[in-house]
Amino acid sequence: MQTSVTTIERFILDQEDRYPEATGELSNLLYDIALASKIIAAAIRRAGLVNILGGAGHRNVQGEDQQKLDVLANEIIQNSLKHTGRVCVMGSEEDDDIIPVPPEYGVGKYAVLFDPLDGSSNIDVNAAVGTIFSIYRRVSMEGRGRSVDVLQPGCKQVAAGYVMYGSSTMLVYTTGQGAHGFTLDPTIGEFLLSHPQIVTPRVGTYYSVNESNFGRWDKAMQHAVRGLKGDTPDGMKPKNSRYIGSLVADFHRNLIAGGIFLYPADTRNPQGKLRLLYEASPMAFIAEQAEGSATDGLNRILDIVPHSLHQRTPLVIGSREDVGFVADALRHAASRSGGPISQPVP
Ligand code: FBP
Repeated sequence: MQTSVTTIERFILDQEDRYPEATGELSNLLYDIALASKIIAAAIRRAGLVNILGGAGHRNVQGEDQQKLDVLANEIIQNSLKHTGRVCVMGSEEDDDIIPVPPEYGVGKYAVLFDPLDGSSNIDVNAAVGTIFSIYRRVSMEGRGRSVDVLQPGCKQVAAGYVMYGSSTMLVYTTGQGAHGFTLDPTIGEFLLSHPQIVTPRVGTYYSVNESNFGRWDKAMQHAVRGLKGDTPDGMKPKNSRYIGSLVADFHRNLIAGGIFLYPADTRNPQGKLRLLYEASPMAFIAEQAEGSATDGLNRILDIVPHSLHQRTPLVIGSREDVGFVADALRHAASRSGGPISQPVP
């Protein structure tokens, strides 16, 4: 029986100790999110037994059918954050506009964005789903938070992470001091350190993409994906295909085992499908902290300056050399066709 464990609370405090000026507000905010995810995990574990599977009967701002668990997870996170005095404003995939802190509560210095339940199409079939979060220090000086506090480039994040509700429940986060994984021990209800200082392999084993969209990609992207399969003369060593259809689950596999996840732009989603602020940016922060990288195909995701809460972006993320291979393939295609060429990913 293991008698010495590192809880997420202890780990966050140890990290905080490195910053004498730290007030503990960010640490407490990370606890709040860990608590919310425990409540969501408990609901998901019993989903088939209580009436929370299926559609909620209305659509979100993305035009997607909201699932009951989307709505429940959204409420749980907002209720875990709004009264703490640590948050000035929130942004959620499930809410059209920014979410102000109710007037009866004090405001704090952090803006929090989240995808309450990622991989909604997998809920009813009991496949892995997740929660994604991103935290910024506010830029507005005082009072209730505003859009300017959430419309910040990913490189300004002070923390980001995700929770995966899979065979076990895991929380992976970063505050810019590496990426660290915690597993929820259901016997004591605590997140315990299980994956310290995650480093993703430079070259991956897997490629993860919805190939049913292949015909809707441009020629350059088709060539790049063929290259990941080793089907082109300049291709990489052939990779194995894995695609769950939950960004969190596909990203997590590739983070641990090495691989690349792609959701390119296509004729149906010319800006890509995934959202910059509460899907791409937080995952990009983690990927880079684990020595991986993330682009929109060509440009570093963390450098993209957002203009709207729900803006979408193409996403290519994971093992550094795999992401670099795709960027090189797209750049060469662009140079051949005389199209725009952006700077190599650092
Ligand atoms: P939401 O479920 O939060 O809307 O996320 C979008 C998502 O489900 C990602 O998790 C996943 O990577 C992608 O869409 C799957 O899309 P598709 O079904 O087109 O492959």
